[in-house]
Amino acid sequence: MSITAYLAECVAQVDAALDGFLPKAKERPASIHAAMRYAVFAGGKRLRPVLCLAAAEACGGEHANALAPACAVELMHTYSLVHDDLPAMDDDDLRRGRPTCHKVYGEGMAVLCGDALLTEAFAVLARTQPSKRYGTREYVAELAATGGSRQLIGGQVMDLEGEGGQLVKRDLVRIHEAKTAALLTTSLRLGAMTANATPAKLGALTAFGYNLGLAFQVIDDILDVTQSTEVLGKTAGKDEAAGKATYPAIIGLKASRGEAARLTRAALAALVPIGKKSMRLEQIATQLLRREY
Ligand code: GRG
Repeated sequence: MSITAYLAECVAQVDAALDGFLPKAKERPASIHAAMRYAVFAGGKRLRPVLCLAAAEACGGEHANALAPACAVELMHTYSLVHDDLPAMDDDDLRRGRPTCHKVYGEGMAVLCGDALLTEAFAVLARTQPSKRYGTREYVAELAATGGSRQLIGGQVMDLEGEGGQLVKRDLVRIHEAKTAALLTTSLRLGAMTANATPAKLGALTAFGYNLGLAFQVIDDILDVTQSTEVLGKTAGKDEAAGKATYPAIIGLKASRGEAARLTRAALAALVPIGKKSMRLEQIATQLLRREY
């Protein structure tokens, strides 16, 4: 199967599972459920759940067992986008090519929508079948650590506090580790845990996720200055306008491209101990380096 067909199949599996897990749009109170579905089914790339499924496969597991954590990471990711777009944060009108959640449902409802998606992430995660080495406790601890104030939220804090200031590359790497690489890594680790991965394989996937996450964010920074709003589905050039530290702003566009390629090579090298079953992860990393939105 080509990588394009593989990705489409994974996305279809994840979308069907998300549809089953989320309250129906008409369930009362219907406004919040409609808002949650609006945010979740907005045409995102589903990168994190795909990584979760592909990591399970890389460790000899089945997609079916990894679907609950795959949906959980997408729900956490979507909550972070809904809250990030709020006027009190990044103040954005456009996300995934459509008006942001608060533009359609109002600010109060968007706050609650993010809260509900985050809560639902853990409810869905708790449905994951334990494997021999890992149970619900390990799954929940993994996602909670990534969503908390040391990673995702901490990254957002550093980002907010850094706006307009003089950040150096080291600060930027720390923000990207927390905002982007942590959830990508956890997506991979949760998938691998459903497949009862050995500590050595988990370690390899952690190194893969770290480098892939940083590469993904460098590419995101590059696309923010080189692509149009139409192609990106979100407001282009926002980082620069907000005086945010980005890779192109700190090291220039050419060096940023070199950095993305270097990080992708490091990610691919980390997969070597996993062997042939990591083929899909390898293909995803290679494709992300070439992505245009
Ligand atoms: C807790 C409010 C809050 C924020 C946490 C994750 C985050 C910090 C903010 C979201 C905005 C942002 C720029 C995050 C960096 C990671 C990133 C590039 C997200 C976009 O991910 P894609 O491209 O999005 O996978 P789609 O729409 O395809 O799912």
